[in-house]
Amino acid sequence: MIKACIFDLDGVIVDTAKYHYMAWKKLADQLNIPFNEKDNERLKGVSRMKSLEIILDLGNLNLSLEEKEELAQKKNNWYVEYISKMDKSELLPGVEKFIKILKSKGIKIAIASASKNTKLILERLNFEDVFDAVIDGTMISNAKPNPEIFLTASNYLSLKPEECVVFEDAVAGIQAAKRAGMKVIGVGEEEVLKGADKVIKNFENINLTLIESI
Ligand code: B16
Ligand code: MG
Repeated sequence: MIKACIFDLDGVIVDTAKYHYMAWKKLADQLNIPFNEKDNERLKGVSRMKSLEIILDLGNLNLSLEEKEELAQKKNNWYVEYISKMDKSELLPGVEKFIKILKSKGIKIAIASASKNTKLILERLNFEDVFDAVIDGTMISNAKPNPEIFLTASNYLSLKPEECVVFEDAVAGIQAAKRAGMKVIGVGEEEVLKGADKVIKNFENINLTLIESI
């Protein structure tokens, strides 16, 4: 029986993926590295530093750790500038209603996001006190596809992995959830989100029967 739904944040609750892309694109342009939306798909769900390394690889650029940290900081400053203007209107379709349904049924809800900006995003959405657990990139040592973030969430909720369903928009996140021994529903395109138990476009037509059936 499903006792908790664990949500990824970027690309599942809110479309911050477009702001990550805008900030990375700005950096790639400055470095003269060709970078497009298809390349950006590989950055979803992975850590900030790993994302930068993927971009530097595209440009065959080898930099020192110090230089990389400087660039990652530069990207994050732009990203924070974008998300600071965000509000509730940017929640993805059906999210708020679905959360209400889960709460009314006594199903626990958690966030498991690689983002170190999770707190700021939840504040912008007025979602600070909505979740039973919020596990973010500042609290874990191993990034997705490592299962640590999801296992930390189920531990925090005192639940077994098989009692949790994960909602993810990234391949790395789907792999992490599977490795944690959880069911996973992909949010996005079926062709991209291979390995998920089910894929939905968004939360508009989701119901509890669908979750129990996977
Ligand atoms: P930050 P999620 C992930 O969040 C994003 O998908 C990924 O693109 C980003 O690089 C990562 O967070 C780190 O984010 O730079 O804000 O710490 O999808 O796990 O909610
Ligand atoms: Mg995501």
